[in-house]
Amino acid sequence: MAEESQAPEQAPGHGEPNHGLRIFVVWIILSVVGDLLLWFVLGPHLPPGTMSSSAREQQSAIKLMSVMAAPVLVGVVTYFIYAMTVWRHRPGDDEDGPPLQGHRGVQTIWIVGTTVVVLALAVYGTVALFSGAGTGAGEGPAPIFTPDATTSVTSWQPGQILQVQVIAQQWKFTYRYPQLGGFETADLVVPINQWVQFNVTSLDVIHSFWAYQLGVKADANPGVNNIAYTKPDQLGTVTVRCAELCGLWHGAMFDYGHVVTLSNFMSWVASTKIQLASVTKILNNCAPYATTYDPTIITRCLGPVMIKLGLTSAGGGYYPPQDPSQP
Ligand SMILES: [Cu+2]
Repeated sequence: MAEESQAPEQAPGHGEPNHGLRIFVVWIILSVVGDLLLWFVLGPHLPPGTMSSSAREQQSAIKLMSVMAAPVLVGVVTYFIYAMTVWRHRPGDDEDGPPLQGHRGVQTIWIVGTTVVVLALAVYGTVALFSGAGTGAGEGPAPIFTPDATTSVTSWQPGQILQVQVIAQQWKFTYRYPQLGGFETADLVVPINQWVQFNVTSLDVIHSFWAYQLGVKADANPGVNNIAYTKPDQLGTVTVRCAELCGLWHGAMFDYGHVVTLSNFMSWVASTKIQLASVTKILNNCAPYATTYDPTIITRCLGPVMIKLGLTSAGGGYYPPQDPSQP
């Protein structure tokens, strides 16, 4: 017995299978299969979809990060399972494993691998921010990354950047179209294949404008004009939610926007202009379009406008119809 147990010590590793090679082969096969599945099968369904330029950018970023992360996960799990299976404690074997003192190969692979992953992601992220005009995130009042198109404050025609002001207030988003006569509506409607510039602000507390399928999420802060760009390239419905806990009815602060064809957009604008003509007149007199508004505007001016828009309100604050304690 003593001779048998001494034999492996005299020639360590001799006759042992090449564990490193085994683990590597399993790792590379599982990584390739996992990455192919992630890229081609799961990838096209990853959030937030492909409804706009910014959503597309975000989906490909998530896809790329998943594909880079999967081999790391597979490597850890493969090693873990292999070690538990092959190097597990055997009955009667009370010997300690050999002491380990560094391994230049493993250390080099680890340092080079992690450095390449982190630096590659930093480069990718920077390029994606430039090419995607900020990829739909709020860039503050003076954006660094802007779409390659012109805009005007007083008018809009197809091909120019359409400005949509998002006005957050407890607990509703309203939308003002300064280039199209300055009407304010509770409906978000944008045309397909046109650059949209969201100018996001708030009348009261901190909210966050999250147009999920458009891949747009921008903080809505009082006194701040937070600009976010996107270009919708699919028709459909967009879920808009407030993504910042903003009070009692935060959870009810959602609605649905629409991406429509250019001709439908133009006819929606024409009919909305007529429908809201009297309200727009009050609004433009009392609260002319500005990038931010003084909060006292709610009681002075916007309260009555909101009521005219059919939003039951208390001094400008909007309460959902089901609120039992609605003032
Ligand atoms: Cu909110």
